[in-house]
Amino acid sequence: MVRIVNNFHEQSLNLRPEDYRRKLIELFHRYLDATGGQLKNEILLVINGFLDFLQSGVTPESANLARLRLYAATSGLSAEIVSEFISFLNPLKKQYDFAGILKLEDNTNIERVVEVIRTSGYYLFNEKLPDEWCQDLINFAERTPSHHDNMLGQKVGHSILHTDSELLGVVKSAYSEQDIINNQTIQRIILDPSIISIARRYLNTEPVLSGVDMWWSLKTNGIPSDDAAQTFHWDLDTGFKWVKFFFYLTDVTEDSGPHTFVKGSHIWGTKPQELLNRGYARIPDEDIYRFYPAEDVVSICAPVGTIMVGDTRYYHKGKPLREGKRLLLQPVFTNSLFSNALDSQYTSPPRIPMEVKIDLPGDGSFDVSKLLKKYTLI
Ligand SMILES: O=C(O)CCC(=O)C(=O)O
Ligand SMILES: [Fe+2]
Repeated sequence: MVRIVNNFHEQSLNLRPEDYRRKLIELFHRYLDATGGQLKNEILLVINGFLDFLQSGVTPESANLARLRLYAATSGLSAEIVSEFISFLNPLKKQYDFAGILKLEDNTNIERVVEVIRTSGYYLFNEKLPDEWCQDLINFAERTPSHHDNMLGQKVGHSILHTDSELLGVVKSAYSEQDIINNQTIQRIILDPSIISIARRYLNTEPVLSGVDMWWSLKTNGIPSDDAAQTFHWDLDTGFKWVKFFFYLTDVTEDSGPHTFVKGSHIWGTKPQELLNRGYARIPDEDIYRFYPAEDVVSICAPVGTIMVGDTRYYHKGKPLREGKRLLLQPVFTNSLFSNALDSQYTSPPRIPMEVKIDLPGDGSFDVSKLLKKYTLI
């Protein structure tokens, strides 16, 4: 059994103090250079907040907000600098084998995938989720109550989703993390060596699962819901760098809510300053098309079972639906549990401690304690 708790200690720091200090000073100077000596307070808030977090597992809210201001001021370079520091604190350890649902087979394949994510922000895998796994997840979705939200993001019910839910104004319906993480098929996906291999190589540190979401998006006549992330935005999730895996559990067409994003816009320095100056705001389509060529805006229309991975620092949205319903499973791997994901109101949702039962599959050949450290074995 595993319990999710507010216990977010990073690995114990077993570096030599002088190495640690040298790296921190280097970090500070790189920040100062990147911001032209401005934003010293923000830099100190982030560095001190990160050190506090390493000690106590708690992120001060001031550091969380400073992280956003620094990100905007450096067009994302700040996240790269801290990520490098995290890789230094917590470098990759032994190699996993790659066997798993993505059938990556060897090092060359994995390097190729990681390189494509680095340059384009995403990778669309040829391999699909096995049919029985898809069916299991659909069965789970059909028998588990989910939380219904309307267009205004208000909670309007918790029940098994019915076919006429659209008529009642439901636009999004999400499963609780506790229910999701208890599902054995989802546990197999999260612990799949090929999935973990991509996350660890892309993040260049041993990854941590920061959460798993699964939700339905319902049709709205094509009108976007902010609550369902249907307007362009970039994510400011837990940590400094993360990857989200997208598992389509329904067929997704142009009209049934494809994940849509701007290729390459995850790379630091590429977001238009005019858009960054708006803070953590949702961006209307016209503004995206004003700054980016239409051919860089990609929509993933693909059948049930499709697997994609994205660095959601890129501008993205779920396209609002005109027909059907979209069911998505989305595990997120991060390089640190520092901070909470921000929503568009600049607030961090509270962490909800909860108990879950997890039946770890596999032969125990890899150590899941870091990956699952958000959860505590009970
Ligand atoms: O629904 C989608 O395709 C995008 C959702 C989103 O914004 C996210 O996963 O961060
Ligand atoms: Fe998002």
